[in-house]
Amino acid sequence: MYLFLPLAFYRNTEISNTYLTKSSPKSQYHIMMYYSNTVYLCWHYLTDAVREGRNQYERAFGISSKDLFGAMYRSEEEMLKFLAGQNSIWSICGRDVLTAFDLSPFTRIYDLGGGGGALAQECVSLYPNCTVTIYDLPKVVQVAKERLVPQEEQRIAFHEGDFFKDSIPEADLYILSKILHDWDDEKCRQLLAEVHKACRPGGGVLLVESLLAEDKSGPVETQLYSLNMLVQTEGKERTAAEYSELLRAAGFEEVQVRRTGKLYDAVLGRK
Ligand code: ASE
Repeated sequence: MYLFLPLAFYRNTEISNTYLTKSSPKSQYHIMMYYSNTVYLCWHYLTDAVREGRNQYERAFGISSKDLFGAMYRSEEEMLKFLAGQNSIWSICGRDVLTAFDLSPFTRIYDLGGGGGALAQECVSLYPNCTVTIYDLPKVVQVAKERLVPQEEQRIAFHEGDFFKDSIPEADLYILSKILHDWDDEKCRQLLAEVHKACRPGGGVLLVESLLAEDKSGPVETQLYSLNMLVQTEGKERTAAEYSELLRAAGFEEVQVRRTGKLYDAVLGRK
């Protein structure tokens, strides 16, 4: 009899029904799984990460991290877990970051490192006149095409490439969502300079990132994300002034910042 009692005492709360069940439209299941099965293993070596100032793939997984996304995508399964995880956040704040600025003047949009495509999907649904091209590594594009982006979505296209090595096509707007936080200042400058070269005059770049306060005293979520970038990537979270400076150095002279009040914010640089 007592075996059945727990069924009477435990049930999902409204919040867990919304965010933790797999089938909910706002499900955060995939990112939670990624945190518990991958991210948390790197956090075991937080002390080493702080001492050395670098990520902990070698200790956590016994693999080299010379090629960051080679390490992050060490198996197809890891790649899928990461892409599905990254997709899940846009059901909560995709609309906020894409409406922080009126993006309707931009029709040809490239989502550089667009991954699983959830932000691209949100973008085409918010802006009926745009097309969004997801530019990402070939193996990411293949999975996104086959398993993550609905085939009938006519306004999403794909481009296979490595934005550090291959050319970036001309467009009106480049979205870099959670890209710069993966890299050090030098790599960010290099990437933004290439984006600036490719960008149509009058076009722009939209950075979607979690912004630190100018004195870096908060928000605590963003500080934790920054530690996560330390244990897992080559980057960190930055302040609005730091992103503005990176954009200006690349030639984007007019820079505007919009905080959404949610986890991710938007910074627009115009050429
Ligand atoms: C990245 C984003 C993430 C690289 C590694 C990551 C996330 C977890 N690990 O670009 C999702 C966002 N979470 C954080 C901590 O930024």
